[in-house]
Amino acid sequence: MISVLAGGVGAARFLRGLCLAVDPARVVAVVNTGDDTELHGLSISPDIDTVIYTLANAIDPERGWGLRDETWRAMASLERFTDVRPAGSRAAPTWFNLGDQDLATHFYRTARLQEGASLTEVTDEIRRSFELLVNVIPMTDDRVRTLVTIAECDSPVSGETISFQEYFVRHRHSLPVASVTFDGALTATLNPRARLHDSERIIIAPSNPIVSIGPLRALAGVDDLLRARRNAVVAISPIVAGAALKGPADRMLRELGMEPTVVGVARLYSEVCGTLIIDTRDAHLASAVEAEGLRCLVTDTIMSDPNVARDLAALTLT
Ligand code: FO1
Repeated sequence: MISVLAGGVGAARFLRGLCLAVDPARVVAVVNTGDDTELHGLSISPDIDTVIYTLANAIDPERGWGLRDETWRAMASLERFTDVRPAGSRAAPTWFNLGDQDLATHFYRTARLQEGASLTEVTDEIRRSFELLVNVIPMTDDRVRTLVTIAECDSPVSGETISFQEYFVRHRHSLPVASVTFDGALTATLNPRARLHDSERIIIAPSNPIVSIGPLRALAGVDDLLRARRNAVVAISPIVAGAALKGPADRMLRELGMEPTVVGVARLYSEVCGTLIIDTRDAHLASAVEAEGLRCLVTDTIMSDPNVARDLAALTLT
């Protein structure tokens, strides 16, 4: 098996390439669930859905999340309640966009969880409904939630601790971050189907090291497992030329006192990972990465089309 530690968009694009390079049935995507949220009484797992929709070629290619050819009539109808909602009520929030077709996934997941199914079982059912062969599993069946503490700033939530989706979507990841924590991680159990102890390769996808890979590494015992398999662990830097390809990873690294470069990524991963793959734009930093104690490979990591992703995936297996 090949285990891939995965966040959302970057991981999904990488997995699409990996499934072109090897038999998808050999791949297990171990997906971050720290981003999960509950809205309208629905259980929403954004990274799991991004991975499944991308692999099924059903993702909206521009947004990178949600389904293509989506309509938004349910969201538009929620606006009706804006003026009548009592102060303090959290009913019918409209800051998190759930498309009409996407809602079906959340209805199904919520109903199955309420029937007592585990998130692993439901995720597998959703995966099968999209006729995918690749194994997609939540990192854990336990509840883990990424919380973001906002630094002092000119915002009503200055100094407050808010959920990841409030930070990311509601405040458009524009507020300065003082710290990130993973509520529930210490007592959560890594999904046993992750196969970290015996998979032939463990790949850390090009996902945000703090809020996508961070929750996985925070689960009890995961860093120990990775450390023990360090030579089999390969990471792809999500930072290229000092910037994140998508999302706030570069700003977040800086705000948390880390270097927003491939060298900063190397420092974060060096304990648990033997090889770091960096983009050709960062080739001049390869020796600085190696000085952190990792083997460094240089290639095109910007997955503008599936063939680039396939070649990148093939390199992770060498
Ligand atoms: N991202 C946004 O920027 N705005 C949204 O309204 C939004 C809704 C949404 C609904 C379902 C889903 O599965 C993902 C959604 N995302 C949205 C993406 C998601 O919140 C983030 O990209 C990830 O959590 C970060 O990996």
